[in-house]
Amino acid sequence: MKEKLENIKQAALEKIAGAGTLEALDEIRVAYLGKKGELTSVLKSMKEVAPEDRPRVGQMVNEARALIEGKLEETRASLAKKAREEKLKAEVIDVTLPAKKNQVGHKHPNTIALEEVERIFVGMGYEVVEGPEVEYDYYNFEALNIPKGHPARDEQDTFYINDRILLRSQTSPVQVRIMEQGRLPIRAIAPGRVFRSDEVDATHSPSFHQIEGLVIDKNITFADLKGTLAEFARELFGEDTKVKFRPHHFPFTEPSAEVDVSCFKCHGKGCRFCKGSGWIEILGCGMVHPNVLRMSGIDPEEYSGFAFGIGLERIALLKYEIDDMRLLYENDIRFLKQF
Ligand code: 2NM
Repeated sequence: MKEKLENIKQAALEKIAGAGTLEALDEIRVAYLGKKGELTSVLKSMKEVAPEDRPRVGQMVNEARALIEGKLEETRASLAKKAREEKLKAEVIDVTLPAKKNQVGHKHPNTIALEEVERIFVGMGYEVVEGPEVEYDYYNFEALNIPKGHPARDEQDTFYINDRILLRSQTSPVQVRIMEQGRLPIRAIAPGRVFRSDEVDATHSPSFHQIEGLVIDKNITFADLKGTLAEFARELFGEDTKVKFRPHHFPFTEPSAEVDVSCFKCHGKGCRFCKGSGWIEILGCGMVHPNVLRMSGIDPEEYSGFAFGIGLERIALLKYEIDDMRLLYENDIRFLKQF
């Protein structure tokens, strides 16, 4: 009996040592320790053993069982460790592989130009104010000294919602709303989308953007307007930029002017860019009309001010030398990425 047990033990340990996989190990466990396993069958044949020998044989079986179980567990742990290491090795990440290109967007030239203009005016102490794109006729026209029957009110130019409400054709209604609030002095720019019933071409779109500026205080003169816009032009187009004020007419300012800057390409000599004149028109401006001040509750005897309007697309086209406005609205990433 003792010899038989010893043979079973030795055979089991040899098989365990030779097991290459967890599955093979499990088969060995069933073959020796399972219900119909070899060691179990020794226990079942205990009745053939002499009663006085049974405790000793029982102890030997238990010792053999413990030894086999211990060896099984030890081998299971080392096989599992090996399997895990092989799995990790197979799944190793090659950090030297080129990464997938991540297509991020790009700031629109309008946005770049707007941020530049905002930076310049915020640097001079202006605040940036926004207002509604759908406006009352009153704020878009009436309060800006544009009476009924004025050409700017023509249905051909303005998109009307009904006879009182329209899509703003300029951002000046935002300035009117600021003036109405009655907090003086005022130093503000109002950037935003405006709408006019124009045909699309290289320089026109029914929806474009303006930045209008407004300064109201005691003793504001045309000299303040000139100095401010000259400084703006120098910051936007370069230190040696000259400005020229040409008399003009706007209903909401008196006197009014259009402003040209010396061509930043040819420095005034005349080139394709400035169409040979040496000057490029960039904005309209003037001293706020007394009627406009009065209608918004500001006493023109006490306060005066200036205002100006800049076409954002025009600045973007000039600054980035884009020759067709339609390119700004296609949002083709190959175009946008160039600025
Ligand atoms: C321009 C040209 C001249 C302007 C006037 C006003 C307001 F509200 F103060 F009357 N805001 N913007 C103005 C003046 C706009 O755009 C070419």
